[in-house]
Amino acid sequence: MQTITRLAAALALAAAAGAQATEFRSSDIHPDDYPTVLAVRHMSETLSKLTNGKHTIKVFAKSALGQEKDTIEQTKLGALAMTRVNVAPMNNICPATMVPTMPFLFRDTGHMRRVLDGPIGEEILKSCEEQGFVGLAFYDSGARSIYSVKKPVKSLADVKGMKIRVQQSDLWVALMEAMGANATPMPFGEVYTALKTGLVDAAENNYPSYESTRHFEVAKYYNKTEHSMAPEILLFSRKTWDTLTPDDQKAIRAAAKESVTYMRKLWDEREAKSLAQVKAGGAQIVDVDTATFRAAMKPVYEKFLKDPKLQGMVKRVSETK
Ligand code: BDP
Repeated sequence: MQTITRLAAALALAAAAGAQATEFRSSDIHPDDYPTVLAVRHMSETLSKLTNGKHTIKVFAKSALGQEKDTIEQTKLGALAMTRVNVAPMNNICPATMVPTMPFLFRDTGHMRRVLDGPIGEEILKSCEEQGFVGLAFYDSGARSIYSVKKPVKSLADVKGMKIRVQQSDLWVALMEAMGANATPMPFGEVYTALKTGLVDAAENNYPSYESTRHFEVAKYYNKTEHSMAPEILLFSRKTWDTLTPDDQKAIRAAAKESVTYMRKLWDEREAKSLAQVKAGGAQIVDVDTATFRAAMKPVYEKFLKDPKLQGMVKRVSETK
């Protein structure tokens, strides 16, 4: 916080002398009370303080500006300044984002946070620049588990032949196929109907998304596979970024980093709240023999981590205390 205060004083002076005020537009598919949306709104307040009111961010929640693939495209073009998405739809665009997506990579939340806060996290964020995105920060997304409509999943054998919705990423398709499932990639906004009409038998997500989308009403078995902790990523348009002064860029980076701490507090609270809510709504939380899932993931690592640089990153992740 001290650093923020000092930076605020310096940047405010610069801003007073500087150019036009801007309200950057940022998108999110989640509703207004979701931690990712609240965190970017918080970031806007910090940014405003740091720039003496010169810059703010307007968050368009609930997919108002489109699904994640669309908003990534708009951000690349500079039509949108920012977008908060999961790393999954970035997997094909920016390969290093596959690393934190990898199944059973992180030991727990603490491990994931230490890795993403450290040099590996920074390298991944930076690697998106060539593709037209300034990676500002990662946000938590908890552990993702499979939730199913008709029957519980207790071990790998139960997943065989199940039609499971995944995010739009080749890695995600392969991950589900390695489990023996039929992967069906589709945008988040279509999952409720897909579950309800039987287009898919299952989907997978964390507790807050399972709850906020009301997927728990149609898929009542929440099977604790906890197969990936794929985080959220906050992306700024490189095109817009390059028009900003170094002081403005510094302020945006600082405000984004500061919002991570805020987000994590909200996230921890929301996870607990969502779990209670889905249970009250009739969801059954199923214990899973995760060892059977873990054992099936080797081909995914082999196929997607051919690049020695990415292999090295995974090794460093596992060595991170
Ligand atoms: C949620 C992420 C969101 C993804 C969604 C999904 O927060 O960014 O779009 O999962 O599964 O957990 O598509």
